[in-house]
Amino acid sequence: MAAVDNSLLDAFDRDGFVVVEDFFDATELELFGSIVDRAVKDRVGEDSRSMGDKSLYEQSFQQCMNLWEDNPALKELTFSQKLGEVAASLLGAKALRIWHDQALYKEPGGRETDPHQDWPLWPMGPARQITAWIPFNGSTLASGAMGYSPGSHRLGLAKFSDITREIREEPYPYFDHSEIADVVWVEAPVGSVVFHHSLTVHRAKPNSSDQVRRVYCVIYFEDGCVRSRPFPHQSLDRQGIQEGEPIQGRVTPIAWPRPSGDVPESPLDLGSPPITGFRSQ
Ligand SMILES: O=C(O)CCC(=O)C(=O)O
Repeated sequence: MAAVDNSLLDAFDRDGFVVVEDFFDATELELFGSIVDRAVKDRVGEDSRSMGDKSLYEQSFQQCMNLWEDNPALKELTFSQKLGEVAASLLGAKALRIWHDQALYKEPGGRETDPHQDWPLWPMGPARQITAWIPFNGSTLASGAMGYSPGSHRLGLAKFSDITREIREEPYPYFDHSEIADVVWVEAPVGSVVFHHSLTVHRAKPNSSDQVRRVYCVIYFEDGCVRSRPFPHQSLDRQGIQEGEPIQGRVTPIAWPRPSGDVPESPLDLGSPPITGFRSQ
């Protein structure tokens, strides 16, 4: 399973994030980027609200989840064996399932992404998840680069920072600097993928450029994780998975390893459609 060299494995283990450069070539970025552009337009293109009319969370990015389900051409990316193999190597997992994919398009003028850990937002355990963050144009400090607190995934913190402000009503707890390392801002070169652990504290800069920061994410979890908490999540509730039950099924199929060219059937016929993202009322 040695898809990545030891220095990257060591860096991920130590820091909880790593940049893998030269992962996608220009043809792949053009192809997948144009598919995601169209998919985002289909989902939210008619949302004509001004930035000020959106919730604070929506001001951070246009979020469109589970895009592989209604965009068959995206399965090649979401279930890319090259991507899944690197994610599995970094996490040290024998098999990965998909939690969900998503576009995170930070528009010009989009606000920062607030600091958070992913795992507390996801009702599953143990904390064995990894995100592949794919910026189709790379990322810069001006366009909304990600920032990570190195080593925060090893501190045993699990702060429920409801950046969506939908799951709980009280203000989410900001991380205090005495408990985590200072943020390291990462400008990702074109063609790179940034991987982070679900316990790594991360955030992103506002987009002060005049271009959309076009990012696509694939979020994986280790096969064998179970539903560990009762609060709602579409990846579980659509499949009727109860607390304590293993997370399996057509919404969360095995992402890696799969036989070459084999991609899962879309679960859209399950009746409950995927949600596009979080929208405040
Ligand atoms: O892209 C962003 O602004 C935030 C991404 C993020 O929080 C994540 O991928 O977990």
